[in-house]
Amino acid sequence: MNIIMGIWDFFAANILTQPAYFIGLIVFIGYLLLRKPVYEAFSGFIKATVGYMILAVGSGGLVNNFRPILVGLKDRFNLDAMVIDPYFGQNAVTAGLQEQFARTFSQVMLLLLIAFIMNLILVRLKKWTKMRAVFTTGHVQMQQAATAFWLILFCFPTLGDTQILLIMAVVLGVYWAVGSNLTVEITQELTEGGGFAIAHQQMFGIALFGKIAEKMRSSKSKSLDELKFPGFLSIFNENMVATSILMFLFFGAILLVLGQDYLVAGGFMKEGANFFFYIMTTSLNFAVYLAILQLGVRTFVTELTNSFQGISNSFLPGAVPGIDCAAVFGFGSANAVTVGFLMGALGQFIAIMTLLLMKSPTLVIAGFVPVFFDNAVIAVYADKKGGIKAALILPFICGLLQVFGSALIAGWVGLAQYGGYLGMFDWATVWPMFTVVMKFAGYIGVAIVVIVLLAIPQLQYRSHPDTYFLITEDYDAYLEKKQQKEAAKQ
Ligand code: ASC
Repeated sequence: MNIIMGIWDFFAANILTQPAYFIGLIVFIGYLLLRKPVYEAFSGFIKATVGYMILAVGSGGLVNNFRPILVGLKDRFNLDAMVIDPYFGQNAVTAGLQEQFARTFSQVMLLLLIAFIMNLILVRLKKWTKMRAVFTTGHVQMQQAATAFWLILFCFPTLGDTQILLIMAVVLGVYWAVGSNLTVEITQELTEGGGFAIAHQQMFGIALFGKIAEKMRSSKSKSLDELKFPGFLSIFNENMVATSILMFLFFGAILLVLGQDYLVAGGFMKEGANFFFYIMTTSLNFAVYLAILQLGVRTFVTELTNSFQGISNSFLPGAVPGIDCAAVFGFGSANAVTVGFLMGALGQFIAIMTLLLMKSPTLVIAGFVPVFFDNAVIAVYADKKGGIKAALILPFICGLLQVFGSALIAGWVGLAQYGGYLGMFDWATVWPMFTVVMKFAGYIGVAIVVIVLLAIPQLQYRSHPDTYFLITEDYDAYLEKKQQKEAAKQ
């Protein structure tokens, strides 16, 4: 048993929680199953792993450069506020667990093992479960496990570690499988059969806003890509230029508010450096990291799409891998990413002002990860499904919900006092609902949450049984069938 756990710990620490290697391994095995020569499988492994690492350099660069600027607002004005951001959320849980509950959570790896096996079984039994996606983003699962541990402990404070682990494994495991399954159709359509789903922190958000965007579509709807500015504004037609100018205005304003003295004292800016050029370099870096991120996506997605056929043909028919949400930045309208971020930020800032004016006991500071990744991703889908109006309005609404939802739940469960909450869309909306149900209905509440979750793929299936599995099994056949259906309607 010890040997098996040892092997598992090794696998979990080095591969399962390191998406680049996990995706690389999937690609390697996939190609072998397709009976490709080992050297080709190896080359696929390298391209997938390096591609994913490039994506991580892009997203890490964005996070590391722009998170301190937003968080700086809290220090500059001495606000006693919590930051909504997955990393701050994880730190808050670690800091508070001992003090509040006299516990530590050391069983994350075991939890991931149970959830991973459960996910595979649920997908293998898709005939009954109707689930099609396997969660592969381990770093996100670890952040979610920390927050879920706190929420479940808040509902069941006297339960022992093993019982809590079991409840977590079931609720989180089903949430991961159902959530990523919810993103299958809309992602296949966005990527034209890219062969992946999203396994991240806004999966219910993608499905919900995707549906709303579809309703907002009219015959006159245009996507952001179709928008062509005339005259001097035409420089905005080019994504890199548009991103740079808009980020210069956005971060320039925040950096001016923070002030040169604060930035020098905080070690952001070198003493004696020119303030204008500091602002310009910082802002242009946004476009740099975004370009890197998109290069990463382009590098690994084709490998993943091709090789996963091997896995789905052999063990998991009709399955797709669920991957990082940033993968969609390589698809749809390029400017949707920037527009979503800015509209989401506007929503978050208005919500934060409202909390201040209402003298809310819990104040919130916008964290970069939710404000950028959630809202940019939602805008990409919203633009594709509903056009410009949807891409403007829906991330704005998402921004409001992220702040209000996080303030309510983190204030209630006592996480706010430790300085952070996860803050991503699902964790500001869906998980607070789960928490209310489990807090007030106890074990029956857990059963309700699980049954409702399990019912979701069933309802999805019932709404279009003829194309439900086809969309992952054979995208071209799916398109043909869809066209036939549309022709028959007219
Ligand atoms: C998260 C998180 C990150 C980013 C990244 C986006 O939730 O923890 O590091 O989003 O996964 O690419």
